Amino acid sequence: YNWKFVTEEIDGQVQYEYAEEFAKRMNEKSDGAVNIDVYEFGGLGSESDQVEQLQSGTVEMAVMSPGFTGNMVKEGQLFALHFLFPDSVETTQEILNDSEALNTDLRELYEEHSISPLSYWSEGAMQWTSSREISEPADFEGLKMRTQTSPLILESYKAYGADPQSMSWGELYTGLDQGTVEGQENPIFFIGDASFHEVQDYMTLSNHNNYVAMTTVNTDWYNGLDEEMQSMIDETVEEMQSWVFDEQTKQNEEYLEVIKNDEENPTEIIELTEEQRNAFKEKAEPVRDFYRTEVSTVDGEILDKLLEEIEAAGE
Ligand code: 6CS
Repeated sequence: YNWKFVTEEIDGQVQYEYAEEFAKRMNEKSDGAVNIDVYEFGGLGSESDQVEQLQSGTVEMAVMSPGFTGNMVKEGQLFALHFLFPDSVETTQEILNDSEALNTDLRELYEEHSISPLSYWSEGAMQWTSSREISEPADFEGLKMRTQTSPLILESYKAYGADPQSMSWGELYTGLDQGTVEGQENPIFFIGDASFHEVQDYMTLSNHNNYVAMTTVNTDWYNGLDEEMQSMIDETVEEMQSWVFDEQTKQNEEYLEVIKNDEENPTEIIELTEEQRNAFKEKAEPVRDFYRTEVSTVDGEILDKLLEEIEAAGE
């Protein structure tokens, strides 16, 4: 067996390290029968190109962010909703592991487009970086915010008064440097590794959302594998959930120190008070209704089920 596994990140970053570890485990379990070539971001095009490659079966496996599939799988945009998951990344990961709304219902909707999400995992809490201080919603007024392509992500920033535009992360460093965009959101490890802090003055520890990635396979390809091979993949996918949790924790902690200690490129780090965070929550709340009425094709059913699961997780 020779498979291709594409990721949206580069050597050293969480998605890429995940795919390398996955490939290694599959190779060992199959006594060398399964060989997986892992592709870094960039080699096969933009994030959106990679979605198409997975759908057409040009690549068998991909780590994919729902933020790049929103124009196609409308429901997958629920990940764009701010302050949806608990503040604890650990509890969020448990919800992602066990959620029927995501692992059954949302999976079915992705499968209509030949994408099978086998798992959902967090790359950490997202933070804002910007060229001006952001500590209350009014600070976003007119701010040119870079986002991924899902329309609901843009909508979430319009709710704060920002002027969002989507862009591949491959263009983001230059965009921030030249002022085409003035702010962006990402987990800390990614901000540090991609050096966005070099071309931004502020980082707000907003924890406004969790960065969720999906391990996906081409649906027909996966369904065509024999049961033994499917089980080997499923088992490895499951093992990787705790592996990637530890990996992102480590990288996010390390890069916070890197950013703090980068004297050549000082970044002012802003911690929000509970009151300040609540002001953002208030603005973000109506976006849920927008999702239910304007975005969802199933009247918000999957979101409502997920909200029950989040509530049951008790945080
Ligand atoms: O901001 C982005 O678009 C990128 N961020 C992460 C954490 N992974 C890949 C993605 O394309």
